[in-house]
Amino acid sequence: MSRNAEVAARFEEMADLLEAQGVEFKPRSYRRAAENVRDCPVAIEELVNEGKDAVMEIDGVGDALADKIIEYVETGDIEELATLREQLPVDMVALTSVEGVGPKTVGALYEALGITTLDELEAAASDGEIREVSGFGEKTEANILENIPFARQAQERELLGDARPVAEGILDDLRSAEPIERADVAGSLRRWRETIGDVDVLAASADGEAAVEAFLDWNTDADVIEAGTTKASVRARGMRIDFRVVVPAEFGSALQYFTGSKDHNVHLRNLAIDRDLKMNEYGIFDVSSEAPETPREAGDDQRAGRRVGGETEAEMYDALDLPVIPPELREDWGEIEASAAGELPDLVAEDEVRGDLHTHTDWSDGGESIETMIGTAEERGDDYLAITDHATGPGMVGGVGLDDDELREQSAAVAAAAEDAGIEVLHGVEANVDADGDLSVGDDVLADLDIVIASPHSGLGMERAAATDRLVRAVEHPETDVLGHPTGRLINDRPGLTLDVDRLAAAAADAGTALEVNANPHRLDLNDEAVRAAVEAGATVVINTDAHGIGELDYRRYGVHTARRGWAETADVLNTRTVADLRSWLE
Ligand code: DGT
Ligand code: CA
Ligand code: CA
Ligand code: ZN
Repeated sequence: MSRNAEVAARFEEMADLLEAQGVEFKPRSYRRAAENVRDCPVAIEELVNEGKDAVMEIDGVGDALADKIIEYVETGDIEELATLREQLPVDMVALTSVEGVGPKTVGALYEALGITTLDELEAAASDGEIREVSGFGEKTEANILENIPFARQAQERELLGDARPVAEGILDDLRSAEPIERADVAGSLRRWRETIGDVDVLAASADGEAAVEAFLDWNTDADVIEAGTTKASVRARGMRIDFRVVVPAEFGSALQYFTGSKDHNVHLRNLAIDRDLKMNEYGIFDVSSEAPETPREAGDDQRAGRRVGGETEAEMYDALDLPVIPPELREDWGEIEASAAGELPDLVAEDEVRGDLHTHTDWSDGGESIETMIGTAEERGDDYLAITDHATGPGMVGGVGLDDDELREQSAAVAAAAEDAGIEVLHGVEANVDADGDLSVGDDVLADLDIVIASPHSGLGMERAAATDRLVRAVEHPETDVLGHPTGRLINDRPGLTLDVDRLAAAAADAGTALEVNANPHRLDLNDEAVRAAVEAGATVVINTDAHGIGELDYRRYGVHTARRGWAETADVLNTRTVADLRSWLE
């Protein structure tokens, strides 16, 4: 977490604690300040260095809040927060992560039952104690019980989109550090799983101790959990980071081993055993009776046998007559059988995506103008861009969405901007799918647009069959080109619709509607498994960022790697096509 995010999280906790105690107004100003501090492009510690006036430049940060920010940066604590925590000693962050449990509920349950943790909440709900509290009923109690597992999991795993940048920062530092020859991420992060338990970083060096030093130098504020001569673990930015150093000759085998997944490795190891080979993090060894023993250090039976490889990952897979299996596929979901049969998919690659087909501007809730979005896409080297602001309808609050007249007006504005653009610009809309599966925009307007995205933004608690019916109807709408973020989930935050993905994918394939892999790291929707189902059903997928500003256009890679985890080939992905092919697909 950056300092900005740390301050924001503390202000949000203060807002919750105040709200739980029934304080009015103040919570709102804390939340507003939290949001602005989080979004502030300048590091908060820099503003503090410049002085209080600089801190107060942030919208919503007045005299009192500026003092608290300075206090936090200088001492690492906010005294008032400590006092509030004493008054209401609950794990506010964990408890409010349960869907349907807000600060007021936490306050009421603490008063009535003394509940302070998720475990206590779960126990009280299973014992039927919550329904007895005034204002709560059996239904609320059942809801709480049902949502606790999701909340518990969310507490334990970080978003890919939060962990990746941290790991890449570490790699940059390590790779330029003298004692380190090679460095890479391993574990779930290298497999691009949507959430990450801990960050695994691996380095090759002849001098383990110096390499560990280099790692510990990366962030001198990190809490060191353990540090030795070949590994170290720290806690920083809200995550655990495991670092290991191996000698260069064993880098490939260690990378293979620590990339996992465990299931993939177990399966590979069994293949190895069938061939009288032994594979582990130290290498791959011929252990047949004919193989001469390689000289080795006493007592080191992990390296017993004739060493066949281990400096590179390719040597490990080579020894099993397999091509290197892309990390995203290493889940034992059939990738080993496929590679043995020479049938690994030709996975879509980051640089094959030619343009974004789902973006927002300041015409709805985006932060930038049409021109800026186009200019940025052009600078990035894309061939095309679709502007698809929100339409009014279910799920759009505060006048965010465009009505039919405004959409027509926007068409003219986009056409004007497109004239000066060096890339192809499409005008579309993100229409809302209502509870019945109908769209919130007039058919005549839809018919005139280049591309129509239909997305669910409300009614996400529907049960599976009805939710699937609803989305099937939306993909079968003659004007729908793309079903946007199909489940509406927010990872670690909101489960979204449960769907019969096979049925939805079959309908999408029949109707010629693309299913979106929304690349926003909070969404990744479709997820990996659903992409696999979509691709198997013959549906087309499209990888979009849903960017609401220029920075979010960088989310593309998370969508690409999620699609790769779902075995999507280049040809399965709509926006790998050329302008001409895209246009003819949309017709
Ligand atoms: P995570 O951190 O929960 O998101 O998932 P991973 O896959 O990063 O798991 P982690 O960090 O516990 O371990 C990293 C890799 O190391 C894992 O994917 C495979 C390998 N590994 C760790 N422990 C074992 C083990 O006991 N057996 C085997 N075969 N592999 C292991
Ligand atoms: Ca890990
Ligand atoms: Ca680990
Ligand atoms: Zn959108």
